[in-house]
Amino acid sequence: MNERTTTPVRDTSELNQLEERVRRLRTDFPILAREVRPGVPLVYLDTAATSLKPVRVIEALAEHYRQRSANVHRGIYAIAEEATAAYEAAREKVARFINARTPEEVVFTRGTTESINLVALSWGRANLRAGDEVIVSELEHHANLVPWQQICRQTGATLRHLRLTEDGELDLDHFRQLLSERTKMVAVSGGSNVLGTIPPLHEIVRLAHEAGALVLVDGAQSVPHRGCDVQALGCDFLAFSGHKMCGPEGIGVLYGRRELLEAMPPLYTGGEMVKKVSLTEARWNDVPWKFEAGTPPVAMAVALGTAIDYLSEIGFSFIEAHEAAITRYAYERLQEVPGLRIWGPPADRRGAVVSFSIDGLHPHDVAQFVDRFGVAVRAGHHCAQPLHELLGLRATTRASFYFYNLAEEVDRLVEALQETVRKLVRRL
Ligand code: 7TS
Repeated sequence: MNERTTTPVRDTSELNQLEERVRRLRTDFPILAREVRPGVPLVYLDTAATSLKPVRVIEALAEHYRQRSANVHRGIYAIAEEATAAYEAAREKVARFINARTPEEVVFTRGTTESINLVALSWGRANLRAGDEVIVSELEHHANLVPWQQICRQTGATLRHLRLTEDGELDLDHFRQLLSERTKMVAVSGGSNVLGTIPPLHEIVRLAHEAGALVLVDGAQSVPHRGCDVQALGCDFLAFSGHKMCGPEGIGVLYGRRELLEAMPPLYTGGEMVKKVSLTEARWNDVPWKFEAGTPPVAMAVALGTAIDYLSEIGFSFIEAHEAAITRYAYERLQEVPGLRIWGPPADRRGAVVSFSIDGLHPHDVAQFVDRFGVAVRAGHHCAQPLHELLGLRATTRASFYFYNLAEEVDRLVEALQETVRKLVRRL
Protein backbone atom coordinates (compact mmCIF):
# COMPACT_ATOMS: atom_id res chain seq x y z
CA MET A 1 0.00 0.00 0.00
CA ASN A 2 1.25 3.47 -0.87
CA GLU A 3 2.60 5.81 1.69
CA ARG A 4 2.28 9.50 0.97
CA THR A 5 5.26 11.80 0.55
CA THR A 6 4.06 14.74 -1.54
CA THR A 7 5.57 18.19 -1.19
CA PRO A 8 3.48 20.54 0.93
CA VAL A 9 1.66 23.25 -1.06
CA ARG A 10 -0.31 25.25 1.42
CA ASP A 11 -3.12 27.67 0.76
CA THR A 12 -5.09 28.27 3.94
CA SER A 13 -7.28 31.18 2.74
CA GLU A 14 -10.34 28.94 2.27
CA LEU A 15 -9.83 27.37 5.67
CA ASN A 16 -9.43 30.79 7.31
CA GLN A 17 -12.76 31.92 5.87
CA LEU A 18 -14.55 28.79 7.08
CA GLU A 19 -13.01 29.14 10.53
CA GLU A 20 -14.96 32.26 11.42
CA ARG A 21 -18.03 30.05 11.60
CA VAL A 22 -16.14 27.20 13.28
CA ARG A 23 -15.14 29.55 16.12
CA ARG A 24 -18.79 30.45 16.68
CA LEU A 25 -19.86 26.79 16.56
CA ARG A 26 -17.18 25.83 19.08
CA THR A 27 -19.01 27.85 21.74
CA ASP A 28 -21.83 25.26 21.46
CA PHE A 29 -19.50 22.61 22.93
CA PRO A 30 -18.96 23.06 26.69
CA ILE A 31 -16.13 20.51 26.76
CA LEU A 32 -14.02 22.70 24.46
CA ALA A 33 -13.86 25.27 27.26
CA ARG A 34 -12.15 22.89 29.68
CA GLU A 35 -8.50 22.30 30.28
CA VAL A 36 -7.20 18.75 30.30
CA ARG A 37 -4.68 19.76 32.96
CA PRO A 38 -4.09 23.22 34.39
CA GLY A 39 -3.09 25.47 31.51
CA VAL A 40 -3.53 22.74 28.87
CA PRO A 41 -6.68 23.10 26.73
CA LEU A 42 -8.27 20.11 25.06
CA VAL A 43 -7.39 19.51 21.40
CA TYR A 44 -9.92 16.89 20.44
CA LEU A 45 -8.90 14.98 17.32
CA ASP A 46 -10.78 11.72 17.90
CA THR A 47 -14.21 12.31 16.42
CA ALA A 48 -13.96 9.04 14.48
CA ALA A 49 -14.22 7.31 17.87
CA THR A 50 -16.99 9.58 19.12
CA SER A 51 -17.99 13.18 18.52
CA LEU A 52 -18.29 15.91 21.09
CA LYS A 53 -21.79 16.90 22.17
CA PRO A 54 -23.27 20.37 21.78
CA VAL A 55 -25.04 21.89 24.76
CA ARG A 56 -28.37 21.61 22.97
CA VAL A 57 -28.10 17.81 22.86
CA ILE A 58 -26.96 17.59 26.48
CA GLU A 59 -29.96 19.70 27.45
CA ALA A 60 -32.36 17.65 25.34
CA LEU A 61 -31.41 14.59 27.39
CA ALA A 62 -31.89 16.39 30.69
CA GLU A 63 -35.11 18.02 29.50
CA HIS A 64 -36.57 14.67 28.56
CA TYR A 65 -35.97 13.30 32.05
CA ARG A 66 -37.16 16.54 33.66
CA GLN A 67 -40.39 16.71 31.70
CA ARG A 68 -41.35 13.38 30.14
CA SER A 69 -39.69 10.56 32.05
CA ALA A 70 -42.16 7.83 31.15
CA ASN A 71 -42.13 4.61 29.20
CA VAL A 72 -43.37 4.64 25.60
CA HIS A 73 -46.18 2.89 23.71
CA ARG A 74 -48.07 1.86 26.84
CA GLY A 75 -49.06 4.63 29.26
CA ILE A 76 -52.28 6.52 28.64
CA TYR A 77 -51.46 9.35 31.00
CA ALA A 78 -50.21 12.71 29.74
CA ILE A 79 -46.45 12.40 30.17
CA ALA A 80 -46.41 8.85 28.76
CA GLU A 81 -48.22 10.07 25.67
CA GLU A 82 -45.76 12.94 25.40
CA ALA A 83 -42.82 10.53 25.71
CA THR A 84 -44.27 8.31 22.98
CA ALA A 85 -44.88 11.30 20.73
CA ALA A 86 -41.32 12.56 21.29
CA TYR A 87 -39.84 9.13 20.56
CA GLU A 88 -41.83 8.71 17.35
CA ALA A 89 -41.11 12.32 16.33
CA ALA A 90 -37.40 11.47 16.60
CA ARG A 91 -37.97 8.54 14.24
CA GLU A 92 -39.69 10.90 11.79
CA LYS A 93 -36.71 13.27 11.99
CA VAL A 94 -34.31 10.43 11.21
CA ALA A 95 -36.51 9.35 8.29
CA ARG A 96 -36.49 12.87 6.82
CA PHE A 97 -32.75 13.21 7.45
CA ILE A 98 -31.90 10.11 5.39
CA ASN A 99 -34.89 10.54 3.03
CA ALA A 100 -36.47 7.18 3.92
CA ARG A 101 -39.86 6.64 2.27
CA THR A 102 -41.58 6.30 5.64
CA PRO A 103 -40.60 6.44 9.35
CA GLU A 104 -41.43 2.72 9.52
CA GLU A 105 -38.20 2.08 7.61
CA VAL A 106 -36.22 3.43 10.60
CA VAL A 107 -35.40 0.98 13.39
CA PHE A 108 -33.80 2.37 16.53
CA THR A 109 -30.88 0.28 17.77
CA ARG A 110 -27.98 0.81 20.16
CA GLY A 111 -25.66 1.79 17.33
CA THR A 112 -24.01 0.69 14.11
CA THR A 113 -22.73 -2.57 15.60
CA GLU A 114 -26.19 -3.64 16.71
CA SER A 115 -27.75 -2.53 13.40
CA ILE A 116 -25.35 -4.67 11.37
CA ASN A 117 -25.77 -7.64 13.72
CA LEU A 118 -29.52 -7.32 13.32
CA VAL A 119 -29.27 -7.62 9.55
CA ALA A 120 -26.64 -10.38 9.61
CA LEU A 121 -28.55 -12.46 12.15
CA SER A 122 -32.15 -11.82 11.11
CA TRP A 123 -31.88 -11.37 7.35
CA GLY A 124 -28.85 -13.70 7.15
CA ARG A 125 -30.44 -16.62 8.98
CA ALA A 126 -33.57 -16.37 6.87
CA ASN A 127 -31.86 -15.92 3.51
CA LEU A 128 -28.33 -17.34 3.38
CA ARG A 129 -27.57 -20.95 2.45
CA ALA A 130 -24.55 -22.99 1.42
CA GLY A 131 -23.39 -21.78 -1.98
CA ASP A 132 -24.46 -18.17 -1.34
CA GLU A 133 -21.85 -15.45 -1.04
CA VAL A 134 -21.49 -12.27 1.00
CA ILE A 135 -18.94 -9.65 -0.05
CA VAL A 136 -17.19 -7.33 2.40
CA SER A 137 -14.18 -5.15 1.66
CA GLU A 138 -10.74 -5.47 3.23
CA LEU A 139 -11.05 -2.12 4.98
CA GLU A 140 -14.12 -2.87 7.10
CA HIS A 141 -14.38 -2.10 10.79
CA HIS A 142 -14.82 -5.32 12.80
CA ALA A 143 -18.48 -4.34 13.20
CA ASN A 144 -19.02 -4.91 9.48
CA LEU A 145 -16.87 -8.02 9.28
CA VAL A 146 -17.29 -10.28 12.31
CA PRO A 147 -21.13 -10.51 12.12
CA TRP A 148 -20.77 -11.64 8.47
CA GLN A 149 -18.05 -14.16 9.38
CA GLN A 150 -20.35 -15.58 12.02
CA ILE A 151 -23.50 -15.82 9.93
CA CYS A 152 -21.60 -17.30 6.98
CA ARG A 153 -20.15 -19.94 9.28
CA GLN A 154 -23.62 -20.73 10.64
CA THR A 155 -25.38 -20.90 7.28
CA GLY A 156 -22.62 -22.39 5.12
CA ALA A 157 -22.44 -19.27 2.95
CA THR A 158 -19.04 -18.02 1.77
CA LEU A 159 -17.54 -14.68 2.76
CA ARG A 160 -15.59 -13.02 -0.05
CA HIS A 161 -13.23 -10.09 0.40
CA LEU A 162 -13.07 -7.14 -1.92
CA ARG A 163 -9.45 -6.08 -2.41
CA LEU A 164 -8.02 -2.62 -2.01
CA THR A 165 -5.86 -0.77 -4.51
CA GLU A 166 -2.37 0.49 -3.65
CA ASP A 167 -4.00 3.76 -2.54
CA GLY A 168 -6.34 1.99 -0.13
CA GLU A 169 -9.42 2.42 -2.30
CA LEU A 170 -11.82 -0.34 -3.29
CA ASP A 171 -10.72 -2.23 -6.39
CA LEU A 172 -13.84 -2.07 -8.56
CA ASP A 173 -12.39 -4.42 -11.18
CA HIS A 174 -12.05 -7.02 -8.46
CA PHE A 175 -15.60 -6.21 -7.31
CA ARG A 176 -16.92 -6.94 -10.82
CA GLN A 177 -15.05 -10.27 -10.78
CA LEU A 178 -16.42 -11.22 -7.37
CA LEU A 179 -20.04 -10.43 -8.18
CA SER A 180 -22.14 -13.31 -9.49
CA GLU A 181 -25.60 -14.81 -9.11
CA ARG A 182 -24.24 -16.38 -5.90
CA THR A 183 -23.75 -12.94 -4.31
CA LYS A 184 -26.61 -12.26 -1.90
CA MET A 185 -25.23 -9.35 0.11
CA VAL A 186 -22.57 -6.67 -0.29
CA ALA A 187 -21.71 -5.05 3.04
CA VAL A 188 -19.49 -2.03 2.66
CA SER A 189 -18.38 0.98 4.63
CA GLY A 190 -19.40 4.48 3.56
CA GLY A 191 -16.06 5.73 4.89
CA SER A 192 -12.98 4.04 6.35
CA ASN A 193 -12.24 4.86 9.99
CA VAL A 194 -8.53 4.23 9.35
CA LEU A 195 -7.63 5.28 5.81
CA GLY A 196 -10.35 7.85 5.26
CA THR A 197 -11.24 6.08 2.00
CA ILE A 198 -14.63 7.09 0.59
CA PRO A 199 -15.94 4.13 -1.43
CA PRO A 200 -17.93 4.91 -4.61
CA LEU A 201 -21.23 3.82 -3.08
CA HIS A 202 -23.46 4.67 -6.05
CA GLU A 203 -21.35 2.51 -8.36
CA ILE A 204 -21.21 -0.30 -5.79
CA VAL A 205 -25.00 -0.28 -5.34
CA ARG A 206 -25.54 -0.24 -9.12
CA LEU A 207 -23.19 -3.17 -9.75
CA ALA A 208 -24.49 -5.19 -6.79
CA HIS A 209 -28.12 -4.69 -7.80
CA GLU A 210 -27.32 -5.68 -11.39
CA ALA A 211 -26.01 -8.95 -9.95
CA GLY A 212 -29.19 -9.33 -7.84
CA ALA A 213 -27.46 -8.72 -4.49
CA LEU A 214 -28.55 -6.47 -1.65
CA VAL A 215 -26.31 -3.71 -0.27
CA LEU A 216 -25.76 -2.76 3.36
CA VAL A 217 -23.87 0.48 3.95
CA ASP A 218 -21.99 0.88 7.22
CA GLY A 219 -22.57 4.61 7.57
CA ALA A 220 -20.81 5.05 10.94
CA GLN A 221 -18.12 7.26 9.39
CA SER A 222 -20.09 8.70 6.47
CA VAL A 223 -23.55 9.72 7.73
CA PRO A 224 -22.12 12.16 10.36
CA HIS A 225 -20.00 13.88 7.70
CA ARG A 226 -21.97 13.72 4.46
CA GLY A 227 -25.44 12.49 5.43
CA CYS A 228 -27.11 9.93 3.19
CA ASP A 229 -30.10 10.02 0.89
CA VAL A 230 -31.12 6.37 0.95
CA GLN A 231 -33.51 6.73 -1.98
CA ALA A 232 -30.97 8.49 -4.20
CA LEU A 233 -28.30 5.95 -3.22
CA GLY A 234 -30.68 3.00 -3.50
CA CYS A 235 -29.01 1.01 -0.71
CA ASP A 236 -31.09 -1.70 0.95
CA PHE A 237 -29.80 -1.19 4.49
CA LEU A 238 -27.96 1.66 6.19
CA ALA A 239 -26.47 1.49 9.69
CA PHE A 240 -25.18 4.42 11.75
CA SER A 241 -24.56 5.58 15.32
CA GLY A 242 -25.85 8.66 17.14
CA HIS A 243 -22.70 9.22 19.18
CA LYS A 244 -20.50 9.96 16.16
CA MET A 245 -22.84 12.74 14.98
CA CYS A 246 -23.25 14.93 18.07
CA GLY A 247 -25.85 12.61 19.63
CA PRO A 248 -25.60 10.43 22.72
CA GLU A 249 -24.26 6.89 23.02
CA GLY A 250 -26.71 4.02 23.18
CA ILE A 251 -28.77 5.07 20.17
CA GLY A 252 -28.27 4.17 16.53
CA VAL A 253 -30.26 3.51 13.42
CA LEU A 254 -30.93 0.68 11.05
CA TYR A 255 -32.64 1.84 7.88
CA GLY A 256 -34.07 -1.00 5.83
CA ARG A 257 -36.33 -1.05 2.80
CA ARG A 258 -39.77 -1.73 4.14
CA GLU A 259 -40.43 -4.96 2.25
CA LEU A 260 -37.11 -6.36 3.47
CA LEU A 261 -37.82 -5.44 7.10
CA GLU A 262 -41.31 -6.92 6.83
CA ALA A 263 -39.94 -10.22 5.58
CA MET A 264 -37.26 -10.43 8.28
CA PRO A 265 -37.89 -12.33 11.53
CA PRO A 266 -37.34 -10.39 14.77
CA LEU A 267 -33.97 -10.79 16.46
CA TYR A 268 -34.98 -10.12 20.06
CA THR A 269 -38.37 -11.12 21.36
CA GLY A 270 -40.35 -10.08 24.43
CA GLY A 271 -42.42 -7.05 25.28
CA GLU A 272 -43.30 -4.27 22.82
CA MET A 273 -42.46 -6.25 19.69
CA VAL A 274 -45.63 -8.36 19.78
CA LYS A 275 -49.25 -7.79 18.80
CA LYS A 276 -50.81 -10.80 20.46
CA VAL A 277 -49.37 -13.39 22.78
CA SER A 278 -50.84 -16.65 24.10
CA LEU A 279 -49.17 -19.15 26.39
CA THR A 280 -47.86 -21.03 23.39
CA GLU A 281 -47.28 -18.49 20.62
CA ALA A 282 -46.98 -14.86 19.61
CA ARG A 283 -47.80 -12.62 16.66
CA TRP A 284 -45.27 -9.93 15.82
CA ASN A 285 -45.89 -6.23 15.85
CA ASP A 286 -45.56 -4.20 12.64
CA VAL A 287 -42.19 -2.84 11.50
CA PRO A 288 -40.23 -1.13 12.91
CA TRP A 289 -41.51 -2.00 16.41
CA LYS A 290 -41.08 -5.72 15.64
CA PHE A 291 -37.34 -5.08 16.02
CA GLU A 292 -37.54 -2.94 19.15
CA ALA A 293 -38.16 -5.42 21.96
CA GLY A 294 -38.26 -4.04 25.49
CA THR A 295 -38.03 -0.46 26.68
CA PRO A 296 -36.14 1.54 24.06
CA PRO A 297 -33.60 4.31 24.81
CA VAL A 298 -36.24 7.03 24.63
CA ALA A 299 -34.23 10.03 25.83
CA MET A 300 -31.33 9.04 23.59
CA ALA A 301 -33.59 8.85 20.54
CA VAL A 302 -35.05 12.26 21.35
CA ALA A 303 -31.54 13.71 21.77
CA LEU A 304 -30.48 12.13 18.47
CA GLY A 305 -33.35 14.06 16.91
CA THR A 306 -31.90 17.24 18.45
CA ALA A 307 -28.45 16.37 17.06
CA ILE A 308 -29.99 15.92 13.60
CA ASP A 309 -31.65 19.35 13.87
CA TYR A 310 -28.30 20.83 14.89
CA LEU A 311 -26.36 19.21 12.01
CA SER A 312 -29.09 20.17 9.55
CA GLU A 313 -28.87 23.82 10.65
CA ILE A 314 -25.10 23.80 10.12
CA GLY A 315 -25.61 22.04 6.77
CA PHE A 316 -23.52 19.36 5.14
CA SER A 317 -22.23 21.74 2.48
CA PHE A 318 -20.40 23.65 5.23
CA ILE A 319 -19.35 20.51 7.08
CA GLU A 320 -17.94 18.91 3.93
CA ALA A 321 -16.15 22.07 2.78
CA HIS A 322 -14.55 22.62 6.18
CA GLU A 323 -13.57 18.97 6.61
CA ALA A 324 -12.00 18.87 3.16
CA ALA A 325 -9.98 21.99 3.95
CA ILE A 326 -8.80 20.93 7.42
CA THR A 327 -7.99 17.39 6.25
CA ARG A 328 -5.90 18.78 3.39
CA TYR A 329 -4.15 21.12 5.82
CA ALA A 330 -3.43 18.29 8.28
CA TYR A 331 -2.26 16.04 5.48
CA GLU A 332 0.25 18.61 4.33
CA ARG A 333 1.45 19.81 7.74
CA LEU A 334 1.90 16.29 9.13
CA GLN A 335 4.52 15.64 6.50
CA GLU A 336 6.77 18.15 8.25
CA VAL A 337 7.19 15.61 11.06
CA PRO A 338 10.40 13.63 10.49
CA GLY A 339 9.78 9.97 9.63
CA LEU A 340 5.98 10.35 9.48
CA ARG A 341 4.06 8.33 6.89
CA ILE A 342 0.37 8.77 6.13
CA TRP A 343 -1.62 5.72 5.01
CA GLY A 344 -4.42 5.70 2.46
CA PRO A 345 -5.70 7.81 -0.43
CA PRO A 346 -4.50 11.33 -1.28
CA ALA A 347 -5.92 14.29 0.64
CA ASP A 348 -8.53 15.18 -1.98
CA ARG A 349 -10.06 11.69 -1.98
CA ARG A 350 -10.53 11.01 1.72
CA GLY A 351 -12.78 11.79 4.64
CA ALA A 352 -11.67 13.65 7.77
CA VAL A 353 -9.39 10.87 9.02
CA VAL A 354 -5.58 10.72 8.85
CA SER A 355 -3.79 7.63 10.18
CA PHE A 356 -0.01 7.62 10.26
CA SER A 357 3.14 5.91 11.51
CA ILE A 358 6.36 7.51 12.68
CA ASP A 359 9.61 5.64 12.08
CA GLY A 360 11.00 4.20 15.26
CA LEU A 361 7.98 4.99 17.43
CA HIS A 362 5.13 2.87 18.68
CA PRO A 363 1.73 4.49 17.98
CA HIS A 364 0.72 4.11 21.64
CA ASP A 365 3.82 5.99 22.78
CA VAL A 366 3.01 8.72 20.28
CA ALA A 367 -0.60 9.09 21.46
CA GLN A 368 0.49 9.07 25.09
CA PHE A 369 3.20 11.67 24.52
CA VAL A 370 0.98 14.13 22.62
CA ASP A 371 -1.61 13.85 25.39
CA ARG A 372 0.85 15.89 27.50
CA PHE A 373 -0.02 18.75 25.16
CA GLY A 374 -3.77 18.11 25.53
CA VAL A 375 -3.95 16.48 22.10
CA ALA A 376 -6.42 13.57 21.99
CA VAL A 377 -5.68 11.13 19.16
CA ARG A 378 -6.29 7.43 19.01
CA ALA A 379 -3.64 4.74 18.68
CA GLY A 380 -4.23 1.08 17.90
CA HIS A 381 -5.76 -0.99 15.16
CA HIS A 382 -9.00 1.02 15.38
CA CYS A 383 -11.06 -2.20 15.25
CA ALA A 384 -9.71 -2.92 11.76
CA GLN A 385 -7.09 -5.60 12.39
CA PRO A 386 -7.23 -7.22 8.93
CA LEU A 387 -6.61 -3.82 7.33
CA HIS A 388 -3.59 -3.20 9.57
CA GLU A 389 -2.27 -6.64 8.71
CA LEU A 390 -2.57 -5.71 5.06
CA LEU A 391 -0.56 -2.55 5.75
CA GLY A 392 2.03 -4.69 7.52
CA LEU A 393 1.37 -2.82 10.76
CA ARG A 394 0.17 -3.69 14.23
CA ALA A 395 -1.23 -0.24 14.84
CA THR A 396 -1.35 3.37 13.66
CA THR A 397 -1.92 6.75 15.26
CA ARG A 398 -5.05 8.46 14.00
CA ALA A 399 -6.21 12.07 13.97
CA SER A 400 -9.81 12.67 12.93
CA PHE A 401 -11.70 15.91 12.48
CA TYR A 402 -15.18 17.41 12.56
CA PHE A 403 -16.67 20.84 11.87
CA TYR A 404 -15.51 22.08 15.28
CA ASN A 405 -11.78 21.61 14.67
CA LEU A 406 -9.45 24.49 13.88
CA ALA A 407 -6.23 24.66 11.84
CA GLU A 408 -4.45 25.80 15.00
CA GLU A 409 -5.36 22.45 16.57
CA VAL A 410 -3.61 20.72 13.68
CA ASP A 411 -0.64 22.98 14.41
CA ARG A 412 -0.72 21.85 18.04
CA LEU A 413 -0.73 18.22 16.90
CA VAL A 414 2.20 18.81 14.57
CA GLU A 415 4.21 20.65 17.25
CA ALA A 416 3.45 17.90 19.76
CA LEU A 417 4.55 15.24 17.26
CA GLN A 418 7.75 17.12 16.49
CA GLU A 419 8.47 17.27 20.20
CA THR A 420 7.67 13.54 20.47
CA VAL A 421 10.19 12.73 17.77
CA ARG A 422 12.82 15.02 19.37
CA LYS A 423 12.34 13.46 22.81
CA LEU A 424 11.64 9.83 22.01
CA VAL A 425 13.48 8.98 18.80
CA ARG A 426 16.84 10.38 19.93
CA ARG A 427 16.68 8.20 23.03
CA LEU A 428 16.14 4.96 21.11
N1 7TS B 1 -18.24 0.99 11.52
C1 7TS B 1 -17.25 1.91 11.41
C2 7TS B 1 -16.73 2.27 10.05
C3 7TS B 1 -16.76 2.51 12.57
O1 7TS B 1 -15.79 3.43 12.45
C4 7TS B 1 -17.30 2.14 13.83
C5 7TS B 1 -16.76 2.71 15.11
C6 7TS B 1 -18.32 1.20 13.87
C7 7TS B 1 -18.76 0.63 12.70
C8 7TS B 1 -18.97 0.77 15.15
O2 7TS B 1 -19.74 1.80 15.66
P1 7TS B 1 -20.44 1.65 17.11
O3 7TS B 1 -21.05 2.98 17.34
O4 7TS B 1 -21.41 0.55 17.00
O5 7TS B 1 -19.32 1.33 18.06
N2 7TS B 1 -15.46 3.18 15.02
C9 7TS B 1 -14.66 3.55 16.05
C10 7TS B 1 -13.39 4.05 15.83
O6 7TS B 1 -12.86 4.21 14.76
N3 7TS B 1 -12.84 4.32 17.02
O7 7TS B 1 -13.71 4.00 17.98
C11 7TS B 1 -14.86 3.52 17.39
